[in-house]
Order: sequence, then structure tokens, then C-alpha cells
Amino acid sequence: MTDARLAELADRLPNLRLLTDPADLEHYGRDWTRRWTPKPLAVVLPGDVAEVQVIVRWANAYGVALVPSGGRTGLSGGAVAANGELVLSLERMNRVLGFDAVDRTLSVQAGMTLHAVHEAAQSHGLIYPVDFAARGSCSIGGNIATNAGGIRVIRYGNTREWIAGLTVVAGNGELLQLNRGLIKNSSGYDLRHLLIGSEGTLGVVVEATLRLTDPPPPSQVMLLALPNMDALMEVFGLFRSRLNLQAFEFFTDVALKHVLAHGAQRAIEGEHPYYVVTEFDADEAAQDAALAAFEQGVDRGWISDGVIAQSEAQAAALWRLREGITESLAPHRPYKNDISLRISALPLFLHEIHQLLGREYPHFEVVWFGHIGDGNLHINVLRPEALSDEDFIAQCEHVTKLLAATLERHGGSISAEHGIGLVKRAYLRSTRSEAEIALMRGVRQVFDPKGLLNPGKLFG
Ligand code: 2HG
Ligand code: ZN
Repeated sequence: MTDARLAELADRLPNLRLLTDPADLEHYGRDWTRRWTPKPLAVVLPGDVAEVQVIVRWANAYGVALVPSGGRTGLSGGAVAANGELVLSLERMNRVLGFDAVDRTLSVQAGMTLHAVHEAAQSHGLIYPVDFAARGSCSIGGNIATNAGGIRVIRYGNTREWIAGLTVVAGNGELLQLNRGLIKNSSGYDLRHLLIGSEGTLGVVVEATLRLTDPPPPSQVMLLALPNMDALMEVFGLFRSRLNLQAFEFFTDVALKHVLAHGAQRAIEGEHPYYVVTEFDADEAAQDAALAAFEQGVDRGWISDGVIAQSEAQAAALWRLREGITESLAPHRPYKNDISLRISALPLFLHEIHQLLGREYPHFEVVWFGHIGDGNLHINVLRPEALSDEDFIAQCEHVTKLLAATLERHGGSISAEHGIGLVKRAYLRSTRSEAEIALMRGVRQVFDPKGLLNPGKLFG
């Protein structure tokens, strides 16, 4: 080993997996953004908490920056290592630590995938309800680091709601047990909630105690075609007032075009500018209510067409139309926006932003989709083939400035669920005041005095 510091770390931890092969550096140094060239110093894959502590203390001794790393499915560059950092991958720490039937909690290591967490919960007849398309690859630690949301937030809330306790290695290597699974705990600052959404800048989440809940009643999935954007909010109001919604997601005809080209199956014929996939509790009364809501939507001109899944396979096919969008757009190297507003602010905002994007992006294909029931829009701008990445991003950044200013006026957020990472750090000020940012920096300083945890992320 040429690097004496790494050699010393390897000496101290004989069982540590340490990778320096160029292919590994590339693999572990990037996330789904694909915008930065990975350039980590090395990759370590500790096998337990004690090893993580030794690594963090070693990093402090040598002033080496660390990038905590989960499934690297992030879309904001939060797990990118492009500046000689040591990637600290939690991949090997992927076990269930315990289930408590009385507390209804599942304790897990941070490297477990979300899918494995779902399966573990299910094996006890319960669910961990946070869910989204990257479930097979993303890690629960990464979910916690970004307070991940997804497709069930409308019913169950974000990751934050489901974290009963966290075990964290702070920036100085100290081990913290935060909240210890308690439901009620009025004993001062709740540091657990500071860690959730901190994007690896305050500590390394090594273990989590997750709250589980009962599975939902049987549900039904419906796909609706809508004639315009105003109808979207009207139909949402209508369905929410009549049904117990589990999900209410939207996408445009442009998104549909891509997802169909990627192998999904068309479920509604004809041209329609907007679509909704909704899932709701479906006892007999609810089925009647759904039909009544659908008919009322049609009568008012808000719904042009619709199908209701008749089988689990058809429900999965309808969901694929929504969940397959990100993957279908990936070859176009999209510039991603992940914004949120109060639902009440959405109608006015949608009109303003529609005009803004129409004016500023006349030559780019713009794909709208997202969790409209949570006030969360994903606006993906596709790179025309003739344009270099650099020019494309520069043009998009110009529009993001305008978008951020509009969001600020409407009291929205520049990141709803993907995090700030590297991608959105220049726009943090549109969502957080100077005073808030100063406090956030102060908190970071306390947890990680040398600023070695994920430097450059979140604040820039
Ligand atoms: C989703 O909702 C994910 O599908 C990804 O948050 C969104 O690709 C995106 O912009
Ligand atoms: Zn999303």
C-alpha cells in the first residue's frame, strides 16, 4: 500500500475491507447523479460499529475527509466522493439486530436495503411503510440521511416519522444513542431529529430502531387521465375528501411517452396531458365512493378517462407507469428538480412555473411528475443530444435560479426529499434564512469540529 495513512488504518483493523482498485473507486465514488468524476482516496467497508469509530478517529488524526455511503441511489450528489475523500460504505453492515413485538420496532444496521427492511417487517406481520422505486438498492441509512419520502407520504409521512432511535458515530468518533426507542421523551433537544436529513454532515448513522405498523387494508389502484393542470388539484381534493388515500401521484404525457418506450404498457388510449395513479383503501363502501368520485370528476370535466386495476398484476402495471419514469429518463442525463410547496400554494405556483419553464426552456423536453398529494414535484429537464453536459447544466442552473426565487416567494423548498447534496447547495438560501443557515453551520461545528464528514455537501 503506497499511502502510509491507509497502511496504518489497515494495521489497526486487520478485518477491515479496504479497496483501492480503480474500478472500486469509481463504483463507490459516485451516486445516480453521474455529474462528477469519482476520485476517492480509497473505500472502506467496516463490519461493525467499533470499526466505524476507529475509522472516524483515524480520519480525525490525519485530517482525512469521509463520505458516508449507503446504496448511492441519491440524486443530489450527497454520496459523491470526487476530492480524495475516504468512502465509508455501510454496505457490509446490513443485518437485522432485533425485533420487539411489544414495542413494534425493528432494529437494523444502516446498510440494509429498504427492500430488506420491508421483508423483515413483513416476516413479523407488520410493515415499515416508507416506500419508493429505489427500494431494492437504497439503504435505510441513506434514507435517514435525506429524510426520504416517496410514494406513501400522503398516508404515512416521511422517514422521520418512523425512526424511534438512532445509533450514530459523531464526527469525533464518539458513539451516540439517540432516543433509544422511546415514544415519549421530553428531555431536551431531540438530537435524533437533527441527524435525520443531515446528509452525513453530523455523524455516521450506524444503526436505527424503526417503528413498524399494521399492514393497510386491501387497496385498489386507479389510473386517471386528466385534461389540464387545474383538474389535477380539483381531482386530488375530490378523491381525498371521499377516499382513504394511500398514494396520489401524477405524471404528464411526456413522462408517459418515455416510460412506454422503456417497456411499460399503455393502460388508457388516446392523448391526455396529465395522468394520476392513485391507491386507496377498498372495502365495499370505498369502491362505491371511488366510482361516485370518478363520475363526479367526469361530470365536472376534470377527468377524461380512467381504469381501475382488476388484479394485482394490473395494479403493478399501473404503478410501473409512475415508478418507471426515473429509469426511463436516465439515458437522457436529466437535470433534476425536486421541489415542494404547501398544497394550498400549489395551484398558483403551478401556473407561474408552467409559464416560466415554457418561456425559459423552449427547446428542452421538460418532464413533470411526482407526489402531487404531498406538494412535491419532480421536474426533469432532458439534455438534447447535441448539447454538452457543461452547457446544458449551465443553462439549467440559470433557470433554477428563477425557479428558486419563485419558490421563495411562495414559501416552498428547493429540495423536498432528495436532499441538497452538491446539486442544490447554491440554492439553500431560497429555502433557509441566513440565520437558520448560521445555526446549521454552528450545529455542524459541534458535531464535527474538524469538518471531516461529507465536506462540501449541503452548505458548499
Ligand atoms: C420519484 O419520485 C423519485 O420517482 C425520483 O423521487 C424522482 O427522478 C426523479 O426526479
Ligand atoms: Zn420522488
